[in-house]
Amino acid sequence: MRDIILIGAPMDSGKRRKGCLMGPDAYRTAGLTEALTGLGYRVRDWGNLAPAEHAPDDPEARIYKHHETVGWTNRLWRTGQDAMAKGLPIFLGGDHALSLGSVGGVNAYSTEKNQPQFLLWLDAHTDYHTPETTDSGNLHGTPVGYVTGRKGFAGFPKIERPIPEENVCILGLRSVDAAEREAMQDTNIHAYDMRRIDETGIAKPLAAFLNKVKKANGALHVSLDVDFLDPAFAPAVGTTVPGGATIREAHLVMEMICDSGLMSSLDLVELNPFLDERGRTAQVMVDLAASALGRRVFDRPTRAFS
Ligand code: Z70
Ligand code: MN
Ligand code: MN
Ligand code: MN
Repeated sequence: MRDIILIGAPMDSGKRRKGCLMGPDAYRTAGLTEALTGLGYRVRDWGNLAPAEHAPDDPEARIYKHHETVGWTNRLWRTGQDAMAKGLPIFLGGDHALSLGSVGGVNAYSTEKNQPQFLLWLDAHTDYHTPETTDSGNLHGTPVGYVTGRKGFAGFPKIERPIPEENVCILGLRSVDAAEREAMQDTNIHAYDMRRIDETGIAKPLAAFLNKVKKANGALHVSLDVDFLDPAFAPAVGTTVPGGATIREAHLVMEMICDSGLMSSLDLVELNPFLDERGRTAQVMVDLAASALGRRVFDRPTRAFS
């Protein structure tokens, strides 16, 4: 039986506002291990990581904490690759720059196994910048660009086999920078903004994507940004963008992922417990992770994998 492996990434280097480093412990406090154990999994908590050795950062540099983020990427990459051989890793952020390493690592594992890698990005933002196109200088806005093989990531580990654009699906969009929009236009990334979700429902595009993953016998990494959700339900995030997914839409997404049996790794990112209200956002994120792994209201738990 494969285990669930919790990997804490108390990482705050992907943007200037501090607090995401408290995320991993907030998930533990909200009962993540107990929720997953209750579904019948064996849970291994590998504790909190630290960045690999890195050069000092220049506080005046255009890119915020570039070197520290490279250090985190190297550490998460190796740990993710290692965890994939032993179970299903859940990366506990930390800000979304952690996906430079988590997705880099799991994709390196799939590359080695000759299995196609797929990526489901649940986010208000496309995170499709490169260090050359970002205006904010915040690297949490770049991981989708990095793992799909965009140029301009000097200092970061080289991705041997980038994830093909058509293997990426983004749901929840409502804040896309001009440079990202322009660059996205020429890609085959499946991107759905809230308007399209309002028109078609969220199940339809997700079902089509999961079907694609299944047909290809692919590995599926799911990256859940807190701001996928509407801030009314999930206030503990630095960048609140109104008009996000409801609790019901988000649970449906997670339940469909579970039913597919396809998820091979998961990120929970951008939780800023310093901005939370009595832990409610941490609790929502734990509940969503549990839904992705089999928690149901009526039916007996469906295991996502064995
Ligand atoms: C903007 C930037 C971003 C998450 C904010 C925002 C990026 N596109 N990503 N919150 N998760 O600064 O590049
Ligand atoms: Mn540098
Ligand atoms: Mn994000
Ligand atoms: Mn976001």
